[in-house]
Amino acid sequence: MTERSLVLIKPDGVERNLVGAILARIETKGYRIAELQRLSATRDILEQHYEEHQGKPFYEPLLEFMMSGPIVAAVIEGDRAIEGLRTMMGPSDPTTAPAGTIRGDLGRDWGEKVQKNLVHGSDSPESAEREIGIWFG
Ligand code: IDP
Ligand code: MG
Repeated sequence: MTERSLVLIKPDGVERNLVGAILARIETKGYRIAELQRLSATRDILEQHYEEHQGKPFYEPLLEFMMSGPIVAAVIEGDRAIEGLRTMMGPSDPTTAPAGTIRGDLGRDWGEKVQKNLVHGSDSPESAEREIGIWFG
């Protein structure tokens, strides 16, 4: 069955005018953009989205960062899209994310409490359905 993933281009990606570059990588890979929306995230949406990180030291800085500017939210479809998108994005830390990944090629550390790493991608089919419900209703 074709998978769906919730992809977010975080405020740093929008601020740095990287929306087109990031979506182009996803489309060039062969995945399909099923839904696309530019929005400002509310605290309520972010508390639901980042439920698993509540209480961690980077939780508040993460929410502040995600509310610092507009976000682009997308539903991306394709066979094994969840795994494929996570591979394309690379690991969370943009300093050590391998070259060739979105975070490795386009991201860096900015000396802040939260890692500004341009993108979010769902980490499992269960997370994807939960997150698509949060962002697209
Ligand atoms: P992921 O986005 O690669 O799935 P998660 O562990 O789910 O990473 O963390 C969510 C987001 O929180 C990360 O993308 C990053 O922006 C931030 N983050 C995660 N771990 C840290 C950390 O140790 N320090 C600072 N920020 C972090
Ligand atoms: Mg995660």
